[in-house]
Amino acid sequence: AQRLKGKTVVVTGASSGIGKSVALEFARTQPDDLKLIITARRIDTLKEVAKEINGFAKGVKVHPVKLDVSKPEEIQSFVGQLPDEFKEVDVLVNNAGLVKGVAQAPNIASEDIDVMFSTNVTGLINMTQAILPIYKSRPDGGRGDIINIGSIAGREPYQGGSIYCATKAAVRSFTDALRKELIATRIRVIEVDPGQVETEFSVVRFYGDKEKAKKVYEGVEPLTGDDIAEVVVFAAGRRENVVLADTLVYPNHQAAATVMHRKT
Ligand code: NDP
Ligand code: 8X3
Repeated sequence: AQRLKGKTVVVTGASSGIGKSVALEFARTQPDDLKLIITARRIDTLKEVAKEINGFAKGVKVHPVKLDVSKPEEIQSFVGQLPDEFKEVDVLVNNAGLVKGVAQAPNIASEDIDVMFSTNVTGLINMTQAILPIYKSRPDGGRGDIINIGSIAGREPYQGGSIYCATKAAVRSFTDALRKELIATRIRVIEVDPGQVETEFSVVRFYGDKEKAKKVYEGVEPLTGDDIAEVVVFAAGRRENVVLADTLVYPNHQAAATVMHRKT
């Protein structure tokens, strides 16, 4: 916890699920001295998250920012518009992401393909490129953490998830290459790949159909956003020489993207 003292952390997609949990977990771990920049499209929800954090972590300064990572121009102005006291970012958690539908080729809607790639892939890359110059201005070639939320889906493609899986495989490739590109710096590039986590993920996948979303978790005990948040904050809190490069996290009933034990 002491290692996170005074740090400035950016979390994308902090209005729900894993991202919200990550913001709360950073605040719980370092309640006395931390700066949190929480971003997503739903600014009202972010303001609620900020209020919740301020309720228990008096030393955490929270700055909510409306930011659609699929819009390159919004990312371009994001860093420049940060208040001075939030400008020295130490940790970027690239969490914003989504899945749309379970359609299989050739029936995948082109708008779904576009939104998944522009959010999960281009958005994550653009955020990384926006923050890296801050890191690279520091001694020894640069300092700071980039923590990317991948998925088991990026390691093991499955039917009805071809596009989503392709986006997460792209995250994995980008992350791995970036770690190599930054080898002469002290910048840490970290990937956390969750298995099944119950969040708004499936509600978004089924275009708001909560009944269909609920069925995904029937007979199983998925991870919570907090489970993943603990891993993310643990990674950020390691000694600077320790890089938790690549972590796959399953709930107990899961052993692959499509291997689950379901109680009926
Ligand atoms: P949620 O739907 O609960 O949260 C997704 C978050 O991403 C929301 O805060 C949403 O905020 C934000 N988001 C979506 N699109 C954009 C955008 N264009 N710009 C900015 N923010 C955006 O799902 P999860 O918490 O489950 O998902 C978080 C990450 O975890 C994703 O990358 C997902 O792929 C990954 N993941 C999830 C797993 C799961 O089983 N749930 C498993 C493995 C990985 P808003 O709508 O306000 O913009
Ligand atoms: C979410 C995990 O396998 O349900 O990234 O797509 S999966």
